[in-house]
Amino acid sequence: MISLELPFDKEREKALNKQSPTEDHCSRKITKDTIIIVDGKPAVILLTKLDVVDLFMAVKKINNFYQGSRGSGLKNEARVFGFSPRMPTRNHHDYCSISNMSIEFPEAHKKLMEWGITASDLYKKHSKEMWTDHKKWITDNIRSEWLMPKSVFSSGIVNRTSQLKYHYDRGNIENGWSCMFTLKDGIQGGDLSIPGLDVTVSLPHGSALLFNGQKILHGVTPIHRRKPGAERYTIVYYTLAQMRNCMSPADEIKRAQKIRDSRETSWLQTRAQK
Ligand SMILES: O=C(O)CCC(=O)C(=O)O
Ligand SMILES: [Fe+2]
Repeated sequence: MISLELPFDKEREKALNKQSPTEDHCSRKITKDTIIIVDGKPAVILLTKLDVVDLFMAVKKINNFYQGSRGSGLKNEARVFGFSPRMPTRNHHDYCSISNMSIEFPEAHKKLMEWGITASDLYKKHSKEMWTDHKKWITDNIRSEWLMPKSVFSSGIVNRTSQLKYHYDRGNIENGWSCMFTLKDGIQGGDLSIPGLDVTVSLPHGSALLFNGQKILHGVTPIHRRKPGAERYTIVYYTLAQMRNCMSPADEIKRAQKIRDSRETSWLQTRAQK
């Protein structure tokens, strides 16, 4: 493991937010297992050469992706898994739940939940201090039913060959990290540009990247398909802060039914008055 101490440049991030990353935005490229240290603390960790055969097989079975709204123009397909918080703005989804993927692609979902353990274990092994804080926060704030079994993560997303522009992640617990696995077949490029550190992190097939995507601006460098059917998947594990508002699964369903009943009653009353 290479240890690399780097300065962090917030101003550089500001200038590039929402832009499309290119290979030459950053002057340094990281390709080997590395821990980047900022202000004496681990900030980004790259691990390579993981055995991801079963994960890749599972993810390939997901054939229904949603067009993402992140970053205009470029193709952007994703599917969430794990647990979802209440979404009051989305009709019929005002309750905490397990994502639809568990119903539509149960086998893939099961495998993704299993990999939540690997994600958490790698996090614990390589950044014990951050993991311990993360663990404490979830223990104090989130019911265990809303966390992946034996993992500190509640939720995740599978991105399919999405060339994401520079962005900060949103909705995660404040001081928690994410763990992202990369799967690539017939792809050139598609690395992670981190301008605040002036670093492009190479993301080979079978790599894991640990970092705080809410604090560090990041984006995907151009993805080139080198054969028909070439794909690049990234699978990101994170903990949504909103999961702290979830009651027990049974109580969430009860609450959702109550809201629905009262909505319907008021609608029927309005109709009756006409
Ligand atoms: O695909 C990648 O390399 C980055 C994914 C990402 O940043 C995200 O899902 O928020
Ligand atoms: Fe991100």
